[in-house]
Amino acid sequence: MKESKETILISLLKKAKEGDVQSIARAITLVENDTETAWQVLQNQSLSHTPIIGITGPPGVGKSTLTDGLIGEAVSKGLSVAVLCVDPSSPFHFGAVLGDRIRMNEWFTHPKVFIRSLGSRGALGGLNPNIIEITDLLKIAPFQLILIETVGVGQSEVEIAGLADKTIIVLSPEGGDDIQAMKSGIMEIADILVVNKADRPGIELFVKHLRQMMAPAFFKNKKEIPIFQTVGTTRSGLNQLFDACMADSMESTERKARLLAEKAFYMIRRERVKNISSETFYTQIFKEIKEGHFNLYRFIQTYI
Ligand SMILES: Nc1nc2c(ncn2[C@@H]2O[C@H](COP(=O)(O)OP(=O)(O)O)[C@@H](O)[C@H]2O)c(=O)[nH]1
Ligand SMILES: [Mg+2]
Repeated sequence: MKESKETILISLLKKAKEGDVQSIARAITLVENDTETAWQVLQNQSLSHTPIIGITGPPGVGKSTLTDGLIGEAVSKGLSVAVLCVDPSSPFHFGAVLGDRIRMNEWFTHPKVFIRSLGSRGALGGLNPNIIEITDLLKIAPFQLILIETVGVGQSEVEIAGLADKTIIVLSPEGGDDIQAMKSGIMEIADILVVNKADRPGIELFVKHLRQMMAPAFFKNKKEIPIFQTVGTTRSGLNQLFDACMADSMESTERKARLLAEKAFYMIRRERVKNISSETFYTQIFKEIKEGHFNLYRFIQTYI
């Protein structure tokens, strides 16, 4: 049983390597539900160095619009792009961005574009629990750019930072209150800051405020975090943003090891807790208390 699933995945990946999009899609579906097979097969695969760009930020700031624009930039330069979208409310799920069905349908059938939306399954931070493995599948296929859009609520910003080579945090002048709340997250994970909706009133003040707020910790790895202003709907500023995404990030071995350590920790933790939850504990503990023999230390022994 197990063996045949591995064989299936191996042969899907072989076709994926040659660019067969349907095989990529099927491989993702398989891996979404089967960590064990993924781990077995990925042990023997070599992964490309396709740049992964994470795009995150609060709902409604224009992440999908910018993602759409970045796809356009890539395609116009002849690059092939894979897009993962982990936002249950994203218009990508309806096969259209912003009601512009024609353009989005074009992406869905475009030979150089692969778009996949993933359910979040309520995992920590809203990312799909197997997103690391799924992203690595995309690295086996011959894409030249991988974009991952996630809605930035709480933890997911931190997680996507470990997943992407560069993380773009998108803000808009309409969400003035968000930036205070996101401040520490922004400084920790942003490689690039985008203030979208630059056509909206208050843009100058917002950017000024953002610069001031970031000032004391404006440097990440001794590098200034650039701020781009964009208008997603007209694609203004997209060209420069795309170039910044594709620029070599000169990743140090130190940072690489740090990120891989985070991934390893996440994956192992996920495996260890996969069949348990505080809810299952609760049920068991409630029963034992009623029976009058509960002891916390005996209880945890059965799980370690
Ligand atoms: N005025 C203005 N509206 C924009 C801009 N970019 C996106 N929008 C609109 O903002 C809304 C949310 O965009 P969307 O890309 O779905 O945001 P997401 O939730 O962050 O993915 C849509 O109605 C877009 O048309 C922009 O630069 N200016
Ligand atoms: Mg979206």
